[in-house]
Amino acid sequence: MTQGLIPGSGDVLLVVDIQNDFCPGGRLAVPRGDEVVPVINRLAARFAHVVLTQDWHPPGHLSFASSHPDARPFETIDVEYGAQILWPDHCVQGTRGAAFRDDLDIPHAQLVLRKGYHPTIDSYSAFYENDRRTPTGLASYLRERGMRRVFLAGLAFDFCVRYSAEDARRVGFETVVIEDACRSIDVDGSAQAARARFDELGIACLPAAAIGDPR
Ligand code: VGL
Ligand code: ZN
Repeated sequence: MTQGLIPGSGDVLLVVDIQNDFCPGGRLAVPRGDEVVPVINRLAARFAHVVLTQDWHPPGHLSFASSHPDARPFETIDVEYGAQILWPDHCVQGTRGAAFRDDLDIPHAQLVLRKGYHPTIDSYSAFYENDRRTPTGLASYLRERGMRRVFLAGLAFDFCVRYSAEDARRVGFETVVIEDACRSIDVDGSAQAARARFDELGIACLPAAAIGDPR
């Protein structure tokens, strides 16, 4: 029997976007997104350091199809910083859809990082907005607190988890994605593309069962 990986003092769990709008019944529902909540609750109990991200858009956000005449959700358009997929309106600041799921139970989470609040820049990654230049401050926060390894779980595997993991690796953290604690939107092969990038970049994918309990 292997004990697997035991989270230590330099390890942080980044819990990505466990919000009503990304779960069944929400405005941008990730298929079976709700299933990850109990998995993440159990996983988070094994980490001393947990950060939650919250997608947090103003009304009329650039990433909303409704903000562009004649555009439809899931279409890609060109914006100043490159290609942008358009989404149904979701996670509008202060709405029930933007709130965390009621069954998310991580009272010891230390930081809630909101992202996507600039009206004209989307932000999939918890580290950099989609222009790839505007930092959220998370890298410095984690470094200053002595974190060396970032574990990721949440929604969606192929968007916010993917880009957060890529950036975590890029800015120098060891990076591990807990794949059975994630679900995908899967637009045009995006889940497969995420897996291929993780392989290329040396981002590990492990099941939640591989993370041991420190106690
Ligand atoms: C997300 C699309 C738009 C995500 C957020 O959390 O993966 N995806 N906004
Ligand atoms: Zn969003």
